[in-house]
Amino acid sequence: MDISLLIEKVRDALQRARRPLALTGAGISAESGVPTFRGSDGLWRNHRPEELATPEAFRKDPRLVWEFYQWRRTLLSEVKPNRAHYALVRIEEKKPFSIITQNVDGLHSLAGSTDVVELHGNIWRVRCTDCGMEREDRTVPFEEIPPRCGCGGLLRPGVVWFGEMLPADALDRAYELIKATDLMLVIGTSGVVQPAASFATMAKRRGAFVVEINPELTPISSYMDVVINGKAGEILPQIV
Ligand code: BV8
Ligand code: ZN
Repeated sequence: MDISLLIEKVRDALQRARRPLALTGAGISAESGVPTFRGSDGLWRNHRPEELATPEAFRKDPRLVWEFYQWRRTLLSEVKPNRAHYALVRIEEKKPFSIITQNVDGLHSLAGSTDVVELHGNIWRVRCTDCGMEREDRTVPFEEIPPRCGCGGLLRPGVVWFGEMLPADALDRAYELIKATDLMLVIGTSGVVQPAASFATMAKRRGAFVVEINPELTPISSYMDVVINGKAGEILPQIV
């Protein structure tokens, strides 16, 4: 079916939906100029994120891991939300709408979305590995890395690394939203990272209408009711 008919179908489903929900990944921020994880632009100094976004990497070389995050924070401090983020804000102006995001860039909130579940934390938060103090810190760049807490302990980025549990409150809220939704938009995720990658099939099993928006096919595409192979910044404004 051609894309305009698919968009029409999803627009109608969104109009009828009582409790729409979006699950977003790095792809929704791609048109803001933020490199995705697994795209060709996903490498930093020939390291893959999976090698650096881990507690082991941080224990071994906190300075290298912080150089990676300092590079991302510096890049993110100059980017703006794009038309895809703003399209999602327009949905919540019409009816109750929540976003479960895997992204740590904070762009949904910056665009004006008010109900955002940050599954993997937020790159603008830091946490002390000694006293557990956690706060927002937008310093770019840090004087010295790794940055230290007032107590002298090492600060770490307030994100969830591979092999780490997701914040319990975020996960609980995500499951609650998945149970309640009748329409889930899955936008810009490669459907690789667990547990987020299972959320679309969970919603589908509970009877929700599930839509994927992604230029590429993914391991979850075959479970979807509708797959629109296009860029979020081009497709979402046509749906909303
Ligand atoms: C957990 C924060 C329980 C950090 C991230 C083996 C060993 C160890 C662990 C595992 C293992 N096998 C499985 C696991 C579990 C692991 C996992 O899933 N690994 C994967 C790699 C196989 N998961 C975990 O460890 C999670 N914790 O399971 O806890 C547990 C505890 C202990 C032991 C076992 C289990 C924690 C996962 C969280 C990791 N943290 N981020 C940081 O950002 O620095 S994940 C990281 O990947 C980002 O959050 C990112 O959002 C996320 C997912 O990637 P995507 O968002 O999908 O981005 P990606 O680049 O992959 O894809 C972009 C998509 O966009 C593409 O499809 C592209 O086509 C599309 N696109 C491009 N342009 C556009 C577009 N779409 C629309 N418009 C466009 N313009
Ligand atoms: Zn401390």
